[in-house]
Amino acid sequence: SIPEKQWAQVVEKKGGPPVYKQIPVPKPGPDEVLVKIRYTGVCHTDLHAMKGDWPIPLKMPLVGGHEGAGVVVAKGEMARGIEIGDHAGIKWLNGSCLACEFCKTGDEPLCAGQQLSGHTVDGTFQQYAIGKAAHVSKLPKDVPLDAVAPILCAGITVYKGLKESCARPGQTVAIVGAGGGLGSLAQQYAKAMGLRVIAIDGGDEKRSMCESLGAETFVDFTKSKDLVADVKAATPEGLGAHAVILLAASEKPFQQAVDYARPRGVIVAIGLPAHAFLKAPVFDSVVKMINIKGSYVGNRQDGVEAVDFFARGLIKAPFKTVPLEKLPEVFELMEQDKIAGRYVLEIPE
Ligand code: 8ID
Ligand code: ZN
Ligand code: ZN
Repeated sequence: SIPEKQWAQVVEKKGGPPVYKQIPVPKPGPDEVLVKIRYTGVCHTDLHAMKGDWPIPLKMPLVGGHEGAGVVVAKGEMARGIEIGDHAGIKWLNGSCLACEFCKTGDEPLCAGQQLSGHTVDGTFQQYAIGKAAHVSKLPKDVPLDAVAPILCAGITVYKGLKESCARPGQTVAIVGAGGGLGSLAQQYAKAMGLRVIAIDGGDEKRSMCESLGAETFVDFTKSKDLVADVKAATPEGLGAHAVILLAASEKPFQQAVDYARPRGVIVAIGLPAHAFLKAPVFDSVVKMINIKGSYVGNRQDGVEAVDFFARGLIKAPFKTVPLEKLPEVFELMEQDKIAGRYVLEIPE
C-alpha cells in the first residue's frame, strides 16, 4: 500500500543544499501516474536547477531529479497506455500540452505548455513521483532499473543530438565533455551508430574510461598545448570532425568548436553552462559552411528508441550507485568536475 509520507531530497532555497526529510506522497491527477522510484540518475541539470542557473521558471521548494526508474503504483482514471505494475521512467519532460503544433509534430520539447521534472514540478529525488501518463517511458521488465536510469535523460539527449548531427556511419564525431554523464553515453550511442569517436575531457580517470568506451582518441583539454591541432590530427586527412557534440557545462568549448569542425561540419550544442554564449568567427563559419544548432532532450519516440538501444545490450556506460541520502556529496563532486560517468541514487524501499 502507498504510505502518506515519504523520504525526499528537498531544495528549500535557491542555491541549496538539498535537505533530506519526510514530505507527503503526492496523489496522481486524472491524466497522471504515481511511480515508486527505485533508482534515479543525477544529471548536471539538477545542479543547474538548484543554483537557479537558467532563465526559466523554477519551483521552490523543489524536489529535483529527472532520470527516475521505478514501478507504477497508482494512476488517474484518464491515464492511458500504462498500467499499475508496469516499469516506467520519469524524464525531464514531465508533461506537455499535446495539442500545440510542436506537440502534434513530435517536437514536444518545444511546447510552451511543458512541465519539467525537477524544475517546474517535483522530480525523482523522492520515493514516489508523479508523471503525465502520455510522457512516462514504459520500460521492458527485463531491463535493470539502475543502469537504465541515466538513459532517461542523458541517453535520450545524446541519442537525439547524434541524430541531429546527421553524422553517417564511418564519420568522425568529436564529443566534448566525453568523460561526464552525457559524454559517456554519447560515446556508446555513437559507437552503436557506426561513428568514430574523438573524446575530449580532462584527467587520467576520464581518459581511461573513454578509451574503454571505444574512443579512438582522447584529447585532454587540461593538458593539451594546442587542442584544435590535436583534435584535427585525429581526423581523416586532418580535415576536422564531421560533427561536434558539445556536452560540457563550461563556455570555452562552445567558442572553439568551429576551429576543429570539418568544412560542412555540424556543431550540436547540448550542454547548458550558465550565462554562456555561442561565439564563432563569421569568416570561418561562412567559408567552411558550418552548421551550428541546438538540441534539447528528445521526443517520446526518441525515448523509445534510446531505451531500445539499451535493452538490446548496445549501451554500457559506467555508473556508481549511492543512497538517496548522499545527493549533496554527489553535487559537490559534480561541481568539481570529478565524476567520470554517472552517479545513480538508490531510493529506500
Ligand atoms: O537537452 C539538453 N540540451 C540537455 C540534457 C541534459 C543535460 C543538456 N544537459 C546539460 C547539463 O545541464 C549540463 O550543462 O548538459 C551538460 C552536461 O551534463 P552532464 O553530462 O550531466 O554533466 P557532467 O557529468 O558534469 O559532465 C560534464 C563534463 O564536461 C567536462 C567536465 O570535465 C565533465 O566531464 N568539461 C568541462 I565542465 N569543460 C570542458 C572543456 N573545456 C569539459 N570537457 C572538455 N572541454
Ligand atoms: Zn538531465
Ligand atoms: Zn504542446
